[in-house]
Order: sequence, then C-alpha cells, then structure tokens
Amino acid sequence: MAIDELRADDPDIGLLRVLRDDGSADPATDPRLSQATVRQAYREMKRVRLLDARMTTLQRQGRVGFYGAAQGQEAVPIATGLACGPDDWVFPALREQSIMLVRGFPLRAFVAQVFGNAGDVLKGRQMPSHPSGRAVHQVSWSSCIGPQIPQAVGAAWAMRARKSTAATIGFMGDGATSQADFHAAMNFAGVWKVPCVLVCQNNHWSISVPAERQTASRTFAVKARAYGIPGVRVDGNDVLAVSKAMRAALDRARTGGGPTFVEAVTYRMGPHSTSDDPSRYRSQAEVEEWAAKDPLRRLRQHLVHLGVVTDASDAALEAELTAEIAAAVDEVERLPPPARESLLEDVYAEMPWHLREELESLKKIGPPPTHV
Ligand SMILES: Cc1ncc(C[n+]2csc(CCOP(=O)(O)OP(=O)(O)O)c2C)c(N)n1
Repeated sequence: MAIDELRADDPDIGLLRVLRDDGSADPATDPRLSQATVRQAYREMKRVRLLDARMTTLQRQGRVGFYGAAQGQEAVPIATGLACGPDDWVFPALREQSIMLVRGFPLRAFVAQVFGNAGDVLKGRQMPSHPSGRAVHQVSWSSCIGPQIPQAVGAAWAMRARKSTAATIGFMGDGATSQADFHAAMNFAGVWKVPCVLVCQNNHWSISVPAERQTASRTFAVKARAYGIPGVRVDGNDVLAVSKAMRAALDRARTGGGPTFVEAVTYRMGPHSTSDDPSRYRSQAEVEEWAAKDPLRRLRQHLVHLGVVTDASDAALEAELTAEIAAAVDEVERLPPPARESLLEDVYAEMPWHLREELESLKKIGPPPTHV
C-alpha cells in the first residue's frame, strides 16, 4: 500500500470564517456578538493601527529607539482582549501588545514604555515595545522566540493547582513553532490538560523566512494533533471568526476541557520591526494581495453593511483617536528619564551597603538631563 493511501483519511484542517466578501456575516458561523462589542472591536483595532503608525514615525524621527508594529494583525489581539476575563493571564509575543490596552492599560503608560522614561511603570528597564502590566495580567515578551509558550502552560498548571477558574493565553508567531520550547509546551499542555489557549499568528513570515520554509506540515494547526490537543484554524483577518474561536477555546479551558491550539492565518503588512526592510525578501504584489484582505477594512465593510458606520462617522472616529494618541505622545515625551536611583531598586528588600555606596556616588554626579 502506498503511503499516500495510508494518509487519505488525514483531512486538512479547514479555515473558520465569518465575514464574507460582501461584508455580511455568515449566519452559519456568526458568533452573534452584541453590536456594541463589534463596534468596540473596530474602535480598538483602529486605535492600534494609528498608534503603530505614530510610534513607527517617532522611531524614524529618532525620538524612540525601536518599535514592533502589528499592522495587518490587529484582529487577533483585539478579539483576544475582548474575549478574556479579568483573571486570565496573557503571555504575548511581539504582535500582541495591544491586548493590554483593550483590558484597560492606560495609553500614556503604554507610550511611556516605548520612550522608557519616568512615566514607564517598568522604569525604562525593558526594550521599547516590550510592555507589561500586572494590573491587566499581561507579562512582558522576553524577545527570545518561544519561551513565553512554556511559561503560559506552566502558569495554567499553577492556576489549576490553585483551583482558579482563570485561563492563560500564550502567543507565538509561525517561526516560534520551530523552537524546542513549542514542543515542550504543547506536550506538557496535552498530557496535563492545562487551562491554556495557545495561539499561533501565522503571518506568513518569520522576518525573512517564509512559512513554507518554516514547516513541512500542511498547516500549523495540524501540529496540535500529535500532542492530543484540538487544533483550530481560523481566518486571522476576520475579527468575528477569531472572537468565536477564542471564546470557545477559553470556555473549554475554564470548564476543565484542557488546552486548545489556534492557528490564526494572517499577514504582517509592514516590516518585522523598525529594524527591518521587507522589500529585500518579499514582493510588493504579495503585500498588495493581502492588503485587499486587511482586517480593519473587512470589519469596516461589515459595519457599513450593518448601517452603523459611514464615511463621516469614520472620519470623526479617526480624528478623535489621532488626537488621543497625539496628546499621549506630547505629554509623555516631556517626562524626564527614570530616576537614577531606580537603577539600584527592586532587587533587594533592603539595599545592601555596596549599593548604598553606589547610590551616594550617583547622587554626587548631579541631576540627569531632562531630555533623552
Ligand atoms: C531564540 C531566538 N532566535 C532568534 C531571534 C531573532 N528573531 C527575532 S524575531 C524573529 C522572528 C520571529 O518570527 P515569528 O515567530 O514568526 O513571529 P513574527 O515576528 O513573525 O510575529 C527572530 C528569528 C530571537 N529573538 N530569539
């Protein structure tokens, strides 16, 4: 018997979609979110799109050091932020920073983390674009590809041990599925059935490595099968489809059903980060093909179809969000660098003598400059 015959019953994992090309929602898959939730999703997605553009401009002007935008991938973080409960913990990769904004983290503090100045709750100790917030249960991305996956699984294990009904959500890009951490985490999650949702944003590129060179598997979702975890493949540019998948997976985790692996098929519209030039490795034709499937445009089309967004209402929303972002940047950019003493804080409960000595010599140097 030929190998192909043996695998004839191994179906591709399909693609969950709700938003149709004409802007309507497919009644067969529609999660039937309230109109207020759908409008909020649009507002948040638009805010991230504008924020990313502004932060990228600041980097180009030399006013911040680095930024990692999520242009084209806004549906996944926003749907997740709206789906998770206040006790759930998020373990992001580079493209999911905005989940914390949806969960109430202040925009000013978010912008201050990019500047790394005195308004930054992390005291300027992390690289720009690596925010975290204890109040909104979001940890920092470590920048290494992959470690947040076992961290999310381990935290889910701890939640179950504490008899919490919360879940964890761990994110990765397609490139992270080639890391050993992915396999260790998926295996542990499957064996111990931890309350965790693991989400792979397949944006088709891992910097310059295309998805087809990342794996020989037919899809990323299909990998879950080998670990005894349900895999779901969803249109990652369809915020209603992502909402549906995330809500179902979180319900399953919270009610003792165990982990779910979600592959969200999407596309990184911009560079990998401000340090990258994608024209070196991908064609403009490919980018334009995906621009036609832009998640923000598709949601707008749906809202127009429902009769709740017009050109005028959209222009007003854009002006309002642009002003909100501009005000945050103006206010935050005026702040001084973090206090020098903060260099020596937060390691010991009581400062040992040698650090006290260093602190005294730091004070003799005089005040820090007020502008970076
Ligand atoms: C362990 C490790 N190897 C390499 C890098 C360099 N690096 C930074 S981002 C990145 C690509 C990540 O691709 P993917 O996981 O697909 O996520 P995406 O950036 O596309 O969202 C690489 C290789 C790193 N940060 N850590």
